Amino acid sequence: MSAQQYSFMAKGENNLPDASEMRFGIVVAEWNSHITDKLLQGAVETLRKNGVGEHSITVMHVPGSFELIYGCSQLTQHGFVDAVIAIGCVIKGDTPHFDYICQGTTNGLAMLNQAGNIPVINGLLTVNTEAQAEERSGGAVGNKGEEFAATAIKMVDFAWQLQK
Ligand code: RBF
Repeated sequence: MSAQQYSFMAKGENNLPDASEMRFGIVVAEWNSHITDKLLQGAVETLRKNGVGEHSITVMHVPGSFELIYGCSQLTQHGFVDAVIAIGCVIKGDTPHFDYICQGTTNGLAMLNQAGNIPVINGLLTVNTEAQAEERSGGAVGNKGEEFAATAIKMVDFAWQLQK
């Protein structure tokens, strides 16, 4: 199939591609777990709603967002998932550490995507305040975990279309 012929086909619920045969890894940072747990819940619910089997979702935890890089890197190499979602939350503090963690983690996840094994979804919330984190994990701005899951489904579909 040529790139021009590519389109998202077999769209299921929410206009997403059929995800019933897809397998996902989710790596979740324990830092700010009151936020990352809710993001994880939103992601898992969206995967399940779109037909992903209970046993096709592997959830693993790492200590902080910076460790998402190693965690995701490991899952991309094992071959039992079709995409990995990295979930973390970095809240700005009084030191420059925020910038280093955000930049380092984002760069690391970008490099995994460039390596091209399987898609790695950047589910890193980078916020200035606790309130902003709450808003984005089931509050006024919704639950970003749902978007991370929808993106993961679309990217697996993208990869599979090119394999046909
Ligand atoms: N990890 C997070 O996931 N979110 C944070 O907001 C966060 N803030 C941190 C602030 C400081 C000062 C330090 C030292 C670490 C922080 N981490 C945070 C942990 C970081 O992602 C990582 O686990 C550690 O740097 C060990 O590699």
